[in-house]
Amino acid sequence: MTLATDVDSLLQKLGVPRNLYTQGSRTARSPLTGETIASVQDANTGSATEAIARAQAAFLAWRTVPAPQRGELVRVLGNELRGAKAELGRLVTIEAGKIQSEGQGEVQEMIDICDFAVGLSRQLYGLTIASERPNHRMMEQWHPLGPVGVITSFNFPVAVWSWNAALALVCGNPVIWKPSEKTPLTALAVQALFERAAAKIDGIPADLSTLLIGGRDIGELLVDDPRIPLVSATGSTAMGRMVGPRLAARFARSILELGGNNASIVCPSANLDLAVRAIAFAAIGTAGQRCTSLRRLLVHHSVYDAFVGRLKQVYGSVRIGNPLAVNDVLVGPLIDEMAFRKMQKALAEARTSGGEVFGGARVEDKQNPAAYYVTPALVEMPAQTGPVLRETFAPILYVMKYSEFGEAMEMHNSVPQGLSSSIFSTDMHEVEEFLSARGSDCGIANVNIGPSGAEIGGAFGGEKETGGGREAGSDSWKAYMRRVTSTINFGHDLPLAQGVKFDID
Ligand code: UN1
Repeated sequence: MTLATDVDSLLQKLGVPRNLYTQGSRTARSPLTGETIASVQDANTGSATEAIARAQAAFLAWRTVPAPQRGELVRVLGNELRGAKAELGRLVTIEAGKIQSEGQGEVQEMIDICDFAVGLSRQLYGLTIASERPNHRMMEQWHPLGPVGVITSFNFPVAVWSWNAALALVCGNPVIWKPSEKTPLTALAVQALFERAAAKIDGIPADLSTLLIGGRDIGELLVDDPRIPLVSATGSTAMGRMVGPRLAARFARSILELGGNNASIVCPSANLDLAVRAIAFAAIGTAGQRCTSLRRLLVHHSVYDAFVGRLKQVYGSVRIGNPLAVNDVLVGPLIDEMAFRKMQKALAEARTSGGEVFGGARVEDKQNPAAYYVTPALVEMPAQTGPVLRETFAPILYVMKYSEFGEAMEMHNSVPQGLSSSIFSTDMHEVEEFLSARGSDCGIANVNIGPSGAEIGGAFGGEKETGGGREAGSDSWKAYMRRVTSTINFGHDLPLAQGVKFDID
């Protein structure tokens, strides 16, 4: 069976009409082999503008549906995803190149956020607040905001949509989704599953979820349209630099999930067996193409040689290849040739800066010259310079030595990005220092696990050039609603706050 036939049968099972993936001018390809697997139709400016109007109409209906009833839609969506996990997970593997357990795991992450959002639909709590005035009461309510624009990246082609969509929907907002140009098929599949869920419940307004496949112009349209009060955008810092100011210029909200440059610190007291496994998953897993992937490793000099030696063994023996063709593969392909070129450029720069590179070469697949497999690269760096300061979306781990804990902390925070981080230590002073106000400056700071693979229950996102947005769990839902503060006078007098007197006769 060719990959295109495999894709066709998956999309059929997932309920995607065939004309949506056979008749367009945009080709979809699989990084597993580099071959074309389908062709899809782009939205144009006209059709996208009309779609936004329909989403606006859906908002007017959806915002008054009781939140627990909105949660019911998300519950059914979660069940659709449960039923389709095998197929959708396989499609993620084919379109994004993830190994099979990670493809399935991505769908599990969608199911998890749906469950979370269903519970949340009965917990959109506002406070009641003590008033300083007699016979007065203060309270706040959280109301729906409006259609939410969601721009996602290839590396989590469906989970990031679900973090946004599940919350937005229970909060009373439709979603309009522009997926990565590299992963339109998984987006079509998710849209079909959403429509299947919506059709199972009476009275769901049309157009609660809209998919707009297209290029940058479609993203810009979402960013600039005054009917969209919030855009959640995941991608590079360069993309965020365009999107953020444009949203701010029209006073729209943004949730920006941009580049990471995540580090782990390995301390002398660390459990090194555990640390090797954690670091291998974080740095090599997903072929280094998570925004949470481990990119910098700071190792205490007393354990450096032994630890880096063990890591090199792992790097030299890890199984690389097409996860649908070879058993026990841990590293799939890079997304495309451009990713490979950027990786090689970063490695060349690292060498120029005095780095010693272990691994990082292309693993040719003779039958599939347009597929880009690489061995993961471990680079021993004399200092934190050059390419170490930026995010390269590839399996490159820069390893550096430290002597004093303070020095490690200083290096840790001396990059422009601030997404995720971790420490391997059993010394509570170091651990608590790392988690303290003068410790890690990232949105995520872990202990004795790597920086990647977060659960949905926590708020996800980071600081500095990572953009400051928070998605998924905790109280991230508040970004999708507007807060109304009300003061209610149930007396017959009109005392003013702050002791102000304003007596008229
Ligand atoms: C991303 O790479 O854009 O924490 C998201 C993780 C995943 C999400 C990553 N749960 O690695």
